Amino acid sequence: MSGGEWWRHAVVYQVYPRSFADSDGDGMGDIPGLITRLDYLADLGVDAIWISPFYTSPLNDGGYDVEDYRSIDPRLGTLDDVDTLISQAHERSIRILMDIVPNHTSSEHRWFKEALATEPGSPAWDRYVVREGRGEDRETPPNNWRSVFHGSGWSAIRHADGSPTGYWYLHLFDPTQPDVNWDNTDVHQEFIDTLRFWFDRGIDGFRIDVAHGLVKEEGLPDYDYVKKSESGSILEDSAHAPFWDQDGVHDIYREWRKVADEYDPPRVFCGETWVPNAERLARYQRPDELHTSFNFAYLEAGWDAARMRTSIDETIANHARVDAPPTWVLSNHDVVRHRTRMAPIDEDGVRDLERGLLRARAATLFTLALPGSMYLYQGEELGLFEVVDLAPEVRQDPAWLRSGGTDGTRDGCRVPIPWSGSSPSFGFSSGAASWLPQPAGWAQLSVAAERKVEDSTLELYRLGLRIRRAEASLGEGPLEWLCDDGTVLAFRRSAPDGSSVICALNLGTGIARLPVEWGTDFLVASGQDVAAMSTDEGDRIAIGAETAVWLKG
Ligand code: TEU
Repeated sequence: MSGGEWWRHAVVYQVYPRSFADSDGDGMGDIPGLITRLDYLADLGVDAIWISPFYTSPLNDGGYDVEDYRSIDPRLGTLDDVDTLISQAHERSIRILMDIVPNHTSSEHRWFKEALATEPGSPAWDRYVVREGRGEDRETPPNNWRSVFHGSGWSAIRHADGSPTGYWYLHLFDPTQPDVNWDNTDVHQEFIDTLRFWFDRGIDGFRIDVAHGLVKEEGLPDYDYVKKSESGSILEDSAHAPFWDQDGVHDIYREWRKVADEYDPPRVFCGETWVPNAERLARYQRPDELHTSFNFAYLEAGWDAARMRTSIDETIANHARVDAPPTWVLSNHDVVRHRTRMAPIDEDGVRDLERGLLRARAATLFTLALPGSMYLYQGEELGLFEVVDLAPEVRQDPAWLRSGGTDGTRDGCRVPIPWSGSSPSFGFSSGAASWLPQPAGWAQLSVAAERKVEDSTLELYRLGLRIRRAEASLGEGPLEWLCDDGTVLAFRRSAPDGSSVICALNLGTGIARLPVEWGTDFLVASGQDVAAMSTDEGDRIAIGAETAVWLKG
């Protein structure tokens, strides 16, 4: 594999392992299934894969509730399978990022079980965030923090006979995901040992779950939830909350970076950082901390020229200050798929998924031309839409379960992906049913239905990735804006060898005629409505509504 700082310009493909490929017919994807599909990923042209957790887990939160950080959930495979995965991926020049969950363990973790067998105040309980309750009988939680998945962020610790101890443990997520105490030295050591365990097996790095959440403000003060942004944006919320983005969290990543740097080649980190702005984000990527971090502000910018432009500028400027590459992401396993998110809604409240696809393809091509690295989420290369009509009885998102079905959109992007055939499970599983049911309409969106089909979304991704690799100006490097008129966003990327690529995105609903100076040397477009035209001033490219194009500059 070619070395260097590959993460500065990588295209990383996120695998949600339970929903990728099932080898044993139980309806749940697994590691051997993923191994059989590595050729597909190599053919797609990705540089690395990030795999959501596959550790032993009760699966109350899709594996983000880890029972044992050094064993594989038997439903997903074995340690031998992971060793095979690493070597087979590396043979294909695909790097592997695993997912580490350091904010909380599962309540099935040996630590939590040890704690439950003792009384609060014990060394075992000190590995978790435990406080005395409020009120005379200490029957009120220690503060007003809520769980991200609804309800109180605290659960009572009980004696063996079920009576309350007056102490409570914190869980920013599900009650079965107790937050660990990062003031405890066992916690530091355990995670360092875990990093080494996997680095020694040859993985290339980790995505860090809730990387902004590990440290809580001293004294655990109440949070003024009224301050919370009315926009509903998680990012805005994180500007104030005493449990997100605390300065102390950076010490942990300095400690981890030293471990990653001991290896040859050095291992890398990507933080899952829901922080309020690009300045706060860049702090995570100071030279002795994480290599990269997710840039969710861009994801939240949606299909909006002004917001996209602002987010891009702020991201690039702030990352430059810490000499770190930006990352870009449009979809993942926690958000509504971008085809659906970007689809316009008509007067009857119905989303136009055809235009959603047009926009999603354009947004992807545009984003792939930005400087830095890009994260793709499995199935977006097929143009999958969000499955919005899952029956309540099949849903598993803890946010859905804890909110009484009023929140919890996350199952809809986790439906297993279609590989081939005309009926579910579309080649996903050798058994008939997948753990979340797939819509019948996915027959047209399967890998087999799109592979080698001109203009399919899969072929667009393949072509985009191939050109991105071949063009010296794409990936890391400078960006120069050429146009921002509210409808068309366009920039030029230039390489030291003098070559350049122009990327133009037409967010409007009419045709955009690009300036003559940009030429007609067409590389790829996200839609079919692209034509060279002769005008009095010279030849130029015209692109249809909601379409992006790359031109050789
Ligand atoms: O996500 C963190 C998460 O839930 C954020 O969306 C959260 O709202 C944010 O931290 C608030 O600022 C990760 C995983 O991606 C997700 O699947 C897990 O459920 C979660 O952590 C808990 O491990």
